[in-house]
Amino acid sequence: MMQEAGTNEATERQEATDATVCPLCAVGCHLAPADEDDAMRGRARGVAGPANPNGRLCAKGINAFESVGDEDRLTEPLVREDGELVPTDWASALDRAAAGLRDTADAHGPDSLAFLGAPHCSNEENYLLQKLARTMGSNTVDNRARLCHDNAAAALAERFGYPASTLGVDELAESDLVLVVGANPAVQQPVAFNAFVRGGDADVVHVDPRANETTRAADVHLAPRPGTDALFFHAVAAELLDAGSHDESFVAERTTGFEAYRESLADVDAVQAAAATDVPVDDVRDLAERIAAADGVAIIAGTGVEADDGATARALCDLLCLTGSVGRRGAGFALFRGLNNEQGATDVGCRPDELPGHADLDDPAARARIADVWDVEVSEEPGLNEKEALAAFGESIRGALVVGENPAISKRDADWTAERLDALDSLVVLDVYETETTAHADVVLPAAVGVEKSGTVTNLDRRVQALTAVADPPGDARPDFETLCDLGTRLVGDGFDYDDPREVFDELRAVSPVHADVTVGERWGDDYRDRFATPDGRAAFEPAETDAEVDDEGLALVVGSRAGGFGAADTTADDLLHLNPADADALGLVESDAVVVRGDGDSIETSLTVEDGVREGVAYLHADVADPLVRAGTASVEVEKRT
Ligand SMILES: Nc1nc2c(c(=O)[nH]1)N[C@H]1C(S)=C(S)[C@@H](COP(=O)(O)OP(=O)(O)OC[C@H]3O[C@@H](n4cnc5c(=O)[nH]c(N)nc54)[C@H](O)[C@@H]3O)O[C@H]1N2
Ligand SMILES: Nc1nc2c(c(=O)[nH]1)N[C@H]1C(S)=C(S)[C@@H](COP(=O)(O)OP(=O)(O)OC[C@H]3O[C@@H](n4cnc5c(=O)[nH]c(N)nc54)[C@H](O)[C@@H]3O)O[C@H]1N2
Ligand code: SF4
Ligand SMILES: [Mo]
Repeated sequence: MMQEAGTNEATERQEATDATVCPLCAVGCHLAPADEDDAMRGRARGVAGPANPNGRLCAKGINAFESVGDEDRLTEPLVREDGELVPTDWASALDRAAAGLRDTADAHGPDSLAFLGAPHCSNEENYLLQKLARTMGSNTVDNRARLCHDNAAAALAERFGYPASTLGVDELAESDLVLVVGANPAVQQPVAFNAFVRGGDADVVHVDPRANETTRAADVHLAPRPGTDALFFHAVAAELLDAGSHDESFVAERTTGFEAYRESLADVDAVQAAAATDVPVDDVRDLAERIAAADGVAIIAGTGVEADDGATARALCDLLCLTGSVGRRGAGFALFRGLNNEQGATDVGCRPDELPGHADLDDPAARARIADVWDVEVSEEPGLNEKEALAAFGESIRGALVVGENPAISKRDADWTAERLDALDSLVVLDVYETETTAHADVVLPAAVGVEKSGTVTNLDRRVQALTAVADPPGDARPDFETLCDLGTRLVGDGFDYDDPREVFDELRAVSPVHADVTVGERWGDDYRDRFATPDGRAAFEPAETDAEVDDEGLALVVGSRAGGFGAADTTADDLLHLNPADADALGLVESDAVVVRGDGDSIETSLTVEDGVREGVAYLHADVADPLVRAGTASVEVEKRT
């Protein structure tokens, strides 16, 4: 196998030591069982790889084998008989699963089926899931983890061509200036942050309404008023333009729409923007000066840029274009995704609006490739996304195949979700544990975890890495790959007869141009060195959206510590309401007071902690605690003492 220079050594080490890729987050560190004689109980040891060149792992990764040999694992297929889930053999369970889904499709049409998954699963498993969905006639195939970064991903696709990071994480070590926006990579993607940002020479600027562990590693912390991030970055851009500090040749050669963009910034004045964003004007100018002095800008963005329909993400893309920061090493947009194969799942087509390789459903070339390889004419009608699909359970969606997701994990809305799941005519769930979702299933099929399977995953910087099975699944549990092949064969016949994930990867290459030339160990796509993957090869500026909507009523609700349920281990998080001392004073509240936090149509109860790092006017809550408020669409809250 040909290897790109630089990944060669790491990949060899992986092969030599029987290591695999950590299944617990999107960074993609390499690891192996700590005690090679006892893979079943051993903890993980780090093995040097592209994302963890020092061989380090985080606390979560060290426990990557925790679920191997865990006695709570699902070990046998279960089917519902007289209301109870009872064990059975694989052939009977697969027959039942296929019959349920087929009957639903026959009765209500193929687009009454939803296929949900699978950011914890391999590229090959995800490819099979969307192939099954589309071959049966449904484009409703999606995963909720993708929606964590939907707006930023959409902005990247629109500007540069693909919904993905534009640079490799390792390049952050070469960056001059790293702008971390709405993210806490020091906790959420720790190994990458420590190896390449903390360990690098870059100036680090953290933009977040609450100081967190990442702030401690930063040179500057800026906290624009929630809802004004886009305006803030536009004001910085206006300063750069005024000073003539933009990259004129990049703008001329690689972009379009510059004049309209420049005009849209004509009214943006640092003093006025400083007032609206509540950032001192000197800080706006200081950031512009740091950017002007730096040799390119690298942005790390997390879930905190998602709140405003992508306006912040688009403003950040403008800033990158203005400074000529895409298409060269150490600069660009690093989309710090969450779950291990969240990027790969979307790349191979597990989304309702795209065929494998991020091709539009009506793209004639992509359709021709699919027709050629699958012998199927895929519907051009986009399916429902994960949120829409769940809301339609029992109505337009009557059956679901859920692979490695747990849609029922909400707190307050547990009843609503339970009703939705129960309203389905057929629910088939592939999971490694019994969950709130398997409790509603007609058929539960036991799966192997990441360290028990082979195939590939694609980590947050588009690097496609090989999984090696370094442990055995318990009992009759087996990789989702085998289960999906068997379900596919039962449901659609030909086209699911594979012996090995490598055959699926070869097929993926044939239908997805972004995977066509990639060698395992490399990153897919190019680095936009000469042209962008847009129709005209250029990145389009957009007229700036500078009218920030600020809600002056109450306190702005800000949530963080977002964590997927599987293997979540954010030990820095708590369930308290965090307020700035000034706001606590104004409300007559002190540390540890019992409080009620009221939002639109819902409220939660907790205790208060007073914290300097939270900006004034903000009520900060852990995502789990805030969930009922977030689901009700709350932007601002009232806080009262509970008596
Ligand atoms: N240990 C561990 N690591 C994980 C996970 C896990 O379960 N455990 N889960 C993974 C998953 S699925 C995900 S999605 C990622 C999440 O990774 P991150 O997105 O880094 O997660 P959060 O800690 O939620 O950080 C979001 C930050 O955005 C800020 N924020 C909120 N609103 C705004 C705003 O309007 N503007 C700005 N500028 N900032 C804002 C919040 O204050 C918070 O600091 O983590 C991944 N990493
Ligand atoms: N209240 C609240 N809700 C949240 C969040 C929050 O912080 N608070 N975070 C949000 C975020 S950021 C995300 S990404 C989502 C995550 O939500 P989900 O995507 O549902 O993810 P998890 O709960 O991590 O895992 C889903 C299931 O996958 C199973 N699993 C793990 N590996 C495999 C495998 O290889 N095969 C199979 N078949 N199953 C496997 C696990 O046992 C688990 O039951 O939740 C979102 N929802
Ligand atoms: S940073 Fe992510 S990939 Fe690396 S060890 Fe930790 S959980 Fe695993
Ligand atoms: Mo996530």
